[in-house]
Amino acid sequence: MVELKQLITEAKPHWCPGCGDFGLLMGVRQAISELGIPPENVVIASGIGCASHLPNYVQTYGIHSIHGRSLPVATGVKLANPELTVLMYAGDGDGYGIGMGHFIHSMRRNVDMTYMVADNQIYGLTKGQASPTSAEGMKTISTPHGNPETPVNPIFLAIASGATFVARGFAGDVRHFTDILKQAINHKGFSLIDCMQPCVTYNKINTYQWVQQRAYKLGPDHDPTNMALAIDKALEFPDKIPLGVIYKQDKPSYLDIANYIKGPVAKEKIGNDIDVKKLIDAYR
Ligand SMILES: Cc1ncc(C[n+]2csc(CCOP(=O)(O)OP(=O)(O)O)c2C)c(N)n1
Ligand code: SF4
Repeated sequence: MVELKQLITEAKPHWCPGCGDFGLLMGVRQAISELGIPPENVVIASGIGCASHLPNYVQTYGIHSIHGRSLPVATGVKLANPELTVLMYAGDGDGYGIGMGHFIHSMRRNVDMTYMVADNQIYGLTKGQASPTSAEGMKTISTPHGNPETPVNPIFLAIASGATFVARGFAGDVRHFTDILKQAINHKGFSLIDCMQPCVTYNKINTYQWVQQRAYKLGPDHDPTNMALAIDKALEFPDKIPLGVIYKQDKPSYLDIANYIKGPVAKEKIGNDIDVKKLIDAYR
């Protein structure tokens, strides 16, 4: 058991009071602690945005990378050292907007990593522009006449793209989110958790209350291995918001089939016996 206090950093979160990122941060620390994963074996990668500050607040390894790029960075980490537990944390603009290409390819590739998207349906850090999950018709500073675009349905898209573990959590229910995250980390393959994460400052529509009025927890009667049923659940949003593991399938992960990876490259000894001069001469 890793004590929770071991995972708290000296740096204190500077999110707005009440921001949904606080609840999800608590869940990330709890999951690592309850699973007893040594903090030095965890890497958390993020992109840019309010959410992406999270790696600064968990006492593990972390990479605060560039906008939309947590997935390729994390993939490199996992391939270099498959012994590590690799988590990613990003906002919806980061994950489903600028990082959309990486999102789809990571899912079909099925690298064994866990992706949490803090979905507040707005750009928080840049002060309230419409994001890929903002509702159609929503008025924001970038859509003063109402958002003309159809929002991305990340759960539906993830199932269609080949993700092998697709879930939804809620920052307002930390215990439930922690339990989903523990299952996602234990899942062999790519896991997505779309996290309802209210932005209390710039999104006055999709509030904690808005989520609570629509959310319900999937019970034992839901069969997450049934793709058609999972798609039905995905399409309930936004009228109803099912929380829990929506879809799951067993499939070999990228590392199981990419047999060119013989062991942690990161642990290979780089000896002095490499003759760099020969290589340089070859290009003269
Ligand atoms: C290449 C690039 N384009 C745009 C930006 C500006 N930018 C920074 S964060 C952000 C969006 C943040 O929204 P989201 O990803 O939803 O995260 P949140 O802040 O809501 O947690 C944007 C557009 C940037 N940093 N880099
Ligand atoms: S702007 Fe929104 S997302 Fe960013 S810290 Fe404040 S409440 Fe959270």
